Amino acid sequence: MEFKNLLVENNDGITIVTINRREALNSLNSAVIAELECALYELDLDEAVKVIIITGAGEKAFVAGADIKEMAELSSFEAHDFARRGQRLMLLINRMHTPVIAAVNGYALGGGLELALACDFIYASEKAKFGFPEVGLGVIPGFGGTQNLARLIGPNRASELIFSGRIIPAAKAYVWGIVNELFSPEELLPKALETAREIAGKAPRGVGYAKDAIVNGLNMAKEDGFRYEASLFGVLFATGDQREGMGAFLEKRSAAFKGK
Ligand code: DAK
Repeated sequence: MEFKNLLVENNDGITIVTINRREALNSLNSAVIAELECALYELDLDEAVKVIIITGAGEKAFVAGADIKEMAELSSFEAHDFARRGQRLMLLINRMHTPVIAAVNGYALGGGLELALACDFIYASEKAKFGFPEVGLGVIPGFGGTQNLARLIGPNRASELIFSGRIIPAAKAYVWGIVNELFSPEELLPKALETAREIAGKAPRGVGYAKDAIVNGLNMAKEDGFRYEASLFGVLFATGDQREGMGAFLEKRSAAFKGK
């Protein structure tokens, strides 16, 4: 599929998806959301793609939220469709077996922060800024932000950020645990790629099932999560990659995983 608002670049099993709508600070209109959904759906089906990195074009913004100009004009039915499509995108990222890293290069506001939070983890530039301005617009985060942020950093800090609409610097987002690591703007993508390559060298089904266990386990009672983890653990013993991984260790050589 041809994309008008995305750049999709594949290199050695790692795909960088860049949201490229600089004139509106990469904000999410319905076209961007539809393109992201199509791109990610296709990439997750492609066994050659081991890790996906999502970033924003330019140095100013990752994604400055949902597109306010488009949203302001929506009828109630259109707003409902918009919300459903946005939520479907966030859930797709959770359901995909391919790991997705957010490389936040600038403003991650509103729907942009929700997109980053839907990813498996966030790396950010030291110049990035984070916030949920929604209550200042008369709404609340609607693409899973209240749920994902409170689960990630706890309800108290999430409440402070969401109720105040305040925009916080990257250093604070790091201290609060929103961001795994901070880098200079130049280092951000190379470092995300470095981690992506490390992940891509592991057994793909192992990584995919670990993501499944983490994401789905969060919605379960602990004992159910343990049971779910044990089931996935058992299933992996039906793969050649389990034999390859353990065999390679015992034979003191590096493993060559096939994803099967
Ligand atoms: N939407 C549309 N255009 C945007 C935009 C946005 N979110 N953010 C920036 N732009 C546009 C600006 O309008 C401007 O365009 P022109 O005026 O040049 O045509 C251009 O990008 C450059 O922006 P600025 O001139 O404002 O740049 P500054 O450096 O002065 O300021 C800023 C940067 C990021 C602080 C500022 O642009 C800003 O405050 N932007 C809005 C941030 C914001 O409030 N974002 C949250 C949007 S609310 C829902 C689910 C989810 C959501 C909604 C509904 N449902 C379940 C229904 C999500 C809501 C949100 O994300």
